[in-house]
Amino acid sequence: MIKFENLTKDKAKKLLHSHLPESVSEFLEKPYTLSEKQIQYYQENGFVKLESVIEEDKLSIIRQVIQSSVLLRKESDKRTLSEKSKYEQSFLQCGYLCWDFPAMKQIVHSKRLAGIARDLMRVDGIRLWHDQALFKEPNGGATSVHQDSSYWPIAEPQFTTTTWIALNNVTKENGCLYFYPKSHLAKREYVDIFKNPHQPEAAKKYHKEYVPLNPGDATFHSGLTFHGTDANNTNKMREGMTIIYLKDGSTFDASDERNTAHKSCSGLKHGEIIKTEFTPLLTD
Ligand SMILES: O=C(O)CCC(=O)C(=O)O
Repeated sequence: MIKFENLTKDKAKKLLHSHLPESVSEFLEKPYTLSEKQIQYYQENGFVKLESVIEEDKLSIIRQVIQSSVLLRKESDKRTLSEKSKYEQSFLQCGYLCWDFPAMKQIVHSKRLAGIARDLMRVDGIRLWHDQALFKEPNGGATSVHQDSSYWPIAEPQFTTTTWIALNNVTKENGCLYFYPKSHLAKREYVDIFKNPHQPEAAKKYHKEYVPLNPGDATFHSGLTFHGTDANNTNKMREGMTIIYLKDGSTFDASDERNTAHKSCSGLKHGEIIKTEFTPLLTD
């Protein structure tokens, strides 16, 4: 059973259904200024690390709201780690949180975060693809190497990006992300991380770079970049929040049946612009 310090189920419900404090909502709308060097780094390597995307004095409430959503989603799951599938052992995965909880909507729909995605990809407008909290349990397993976009029915994978925000200290020991720099330019290769992962051939010629994060730091990685994590070899939860973005105007690709059931594109036909109730425009 999962537990977080100073968090009861009642408190979690209350937090998730309240507005964030004014100073935090204002902060989430405030632009984060990227240097040309950071944008260039993202373009060349397929990922970038950014410091203090969430500033220290805003993080504790944001972290508690995200913990609350994980608590409510997972409280009825009484299984121990060893009773879970190998995929489930790699993280507690809680998605589409912004549609269930008003406070999560304020975080996930943040213009500050979406603006970073827009500037890194050098596009005009950004839509939400989906959100997921990814909490690696104490002694939780590794996340197999993969490219995110191979699970998404999006015809323009080069214009997708994920932000992975550290809510606590994220290190090599507890399962920080590693990336294969420049592998966004490699061939695409589907890895079945859910049931039968393999080490992708396409990533083999690239070297691995671990990216530890302090609380409030974040990475952004392209949907084409190969990445993974090691296991959580500590007795504390590794807490990460992800938000996935796509370029406004991206289109639905129904050619791979494994991906078409994705909730974000329900009702679309092959080739149509992705513009659904779950993919709002997040930038002005
Ligand atoms: O958090 C993890 O362990 C893996 C995250 C990941 O693969 C992703 O955000 O794309």
